[in-house]
Amino acid sequence: MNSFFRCFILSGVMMLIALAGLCQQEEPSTQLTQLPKLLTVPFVNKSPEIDGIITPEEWYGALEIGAKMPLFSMDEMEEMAESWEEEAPPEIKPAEFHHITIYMMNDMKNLYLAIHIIDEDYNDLFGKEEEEEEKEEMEDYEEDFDYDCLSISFDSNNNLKMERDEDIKMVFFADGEALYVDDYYKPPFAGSITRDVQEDGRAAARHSNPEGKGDYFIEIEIPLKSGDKQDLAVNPGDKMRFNLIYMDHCSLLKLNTLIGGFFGIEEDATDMWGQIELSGKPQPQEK
Ligand SMILES: [Ca+2]
Ligand SMILES: [Ca+2]
Ligand SMILES: [Ca+2]
Ligand SMILES: [Ca+2]
Repeated sequence: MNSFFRCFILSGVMMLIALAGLCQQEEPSTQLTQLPKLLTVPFVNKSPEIDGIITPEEWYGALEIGAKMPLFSMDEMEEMAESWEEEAPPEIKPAEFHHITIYMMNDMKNLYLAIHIIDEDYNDLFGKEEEEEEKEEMEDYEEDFDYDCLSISFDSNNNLKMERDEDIKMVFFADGEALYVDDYYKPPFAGSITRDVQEDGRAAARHSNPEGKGDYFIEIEIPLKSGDKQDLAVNPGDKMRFNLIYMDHCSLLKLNTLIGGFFGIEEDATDMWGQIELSGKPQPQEK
């Protein structure tokens, strides 16, 4: 995929996230309130295989959090924002819920995440082959997409602000695999991100039923200190804030999109986010 295409997609995604932030300025109702705000990530001596297959053996000892994540309609939020005249922000009801489980652990070099999303339909960045052929035949076909993606953002110096160069990792789902993009936060616009010059980290993913509903399995390796100023620069033992946002049916033209986050859906409201504490030494629990 060329960089223009990537930027085009990313700017579209971040436009959607910025729009979500606009609607949610004073309303924390998109939070998963049952989650603990401080997540202590265990230290492990062996790294998982990043292949999109989450096995109990490789994730043994990881922090495991399961939650029912509400997904909100971007269409509905946009309509509400337009008609919002009262002082109190409108209450937005979730369009869907999806059970999501996240596993986290770290060693001296990396933070590892595994994410399992249950009963979710698969939408591919490149679409289905037959659909693409049909689109090519239409002369006035306007380029649009219908895909799923997730972002993981870090307030890595833990100062309650997203600042230029702070780390954002994104995973898109394309051709049945993970398309991983290493990004950084770039003000002045809320939710505006740009791709790193140097790509660090990696991800793998699979969906149990790419023809319809099924489960997503995603594994991500994030370097604690890549040496790139547009990435994390933390050590085992440090704390940082983070959020995970999932978007279903990303669509640039139709806004036919659902969005949900572990700690709300704003890309830069880091005071609402959760905090990760990376364990600094191994625990005597290896199998
Ligand atoms: Ca694996
Ligand atoms: Ca910061
Ligand atoms: Ca980087
Ligand atoms: Ca980065």
